[in-house]
Amino acid sequence: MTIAHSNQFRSIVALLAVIVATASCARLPATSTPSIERGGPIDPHATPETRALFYNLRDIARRHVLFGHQDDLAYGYDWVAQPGRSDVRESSGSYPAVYGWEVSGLETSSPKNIDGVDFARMRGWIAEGYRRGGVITISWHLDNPLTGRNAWDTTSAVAAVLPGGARHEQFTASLDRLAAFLGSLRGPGRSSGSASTPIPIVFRPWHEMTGAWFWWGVPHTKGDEFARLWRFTVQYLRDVKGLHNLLYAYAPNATGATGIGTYLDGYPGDEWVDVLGYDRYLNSQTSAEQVAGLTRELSWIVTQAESRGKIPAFTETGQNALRDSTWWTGKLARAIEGDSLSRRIAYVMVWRNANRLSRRDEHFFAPYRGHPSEQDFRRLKADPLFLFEDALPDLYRTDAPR
Ligand code: BMA
Repeated sequence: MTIAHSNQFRSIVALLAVIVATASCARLPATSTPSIERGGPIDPHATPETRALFYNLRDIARRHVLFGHQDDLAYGYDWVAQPGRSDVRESSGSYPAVYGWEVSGLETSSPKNIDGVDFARMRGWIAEGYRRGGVITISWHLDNPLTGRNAWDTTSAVAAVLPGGARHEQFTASLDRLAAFLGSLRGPGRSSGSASTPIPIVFRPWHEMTGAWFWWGVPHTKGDEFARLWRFTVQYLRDVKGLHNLLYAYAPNATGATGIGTYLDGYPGDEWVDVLGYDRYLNSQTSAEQVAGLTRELSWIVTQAESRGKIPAFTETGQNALRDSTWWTGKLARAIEGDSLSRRIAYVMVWRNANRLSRRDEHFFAPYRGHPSEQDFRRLKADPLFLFEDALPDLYRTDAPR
């Protein structure tokens, strides 16, 4: 057997193992877990920096909340791809502590993502944020593999991408392209001193699965199909593709009147998740009662995460167009600081500031310089609970507390 053949053979064996494991996975009890002191990242071979990020985020969550913004370095309300710029920095005085990125488009080998961000440049911005000590998180609005339309085409497709499904091979090819990108994100290593080690990523696949707006949503699946999709994704990226720079974030959304009630509906089990996230937006009509409701939801997530040894996070939020100029302290911080548990989330991330020239409607979630909520945003930044990049400790130091 040549080296190429033996590598191919190993990949096939690993893939078969994934298929067997995924097919035979029984639904796991939602509460079996290592305690916060014992549990580590779900990847036993996570790189030193990735392990460090896991432990540091879990530890810092007890004292601080990191502030994040989607696509922060790529574009802002009235600019695109200008080196050094960031609406968060220009309105608060610091870059954010968490940088969100979106990789829809990788599956079709597009050079740009769904929002026109060039992947080669994204790689550079990710490395820039990491070098400055920030946390990188990635979402994936993958096109519907059955119809080729976008992620919001809710034609049920989960069964089709699972092993044995009609689109399984197409799906693994998409995962191959995703893996190539995630593996290409490199920056200076903290443990080895090497100039090029894999950048730790909080990967947030299949987000908002408890809603009905994406094709992977639990309401469009049968039985444990969603959990099997999740487990297959983790096993394929970790065990077949050998990526060890990923922490996995499970991020359901609030669902109407039921709020947190459906949170665990797609939960694949504690062996498959590092971060217990939550996506929920707060608009200008959000009442004081609803803010209090969010506090209770965050507290519940913190309790769940801490008892399972996971990292709690508020993975996506915002108020579109920030019409409420005191939204930052009046709604967001009020909800997060509502009680002694809700404030123990590791980070909160607001969604992107779509460039106003590229979209006719208003679609932005962070202030920009001169925006009416800028002053209030600075008040949030001055609150010692919230950390932006300028006050971050080294989240990648490898002697992190366990
Ligand atoms: C959504 C919107 C879309 C965007 C998508 C992926 O919430 O912001 O405009 O294409 O996220 O980033």
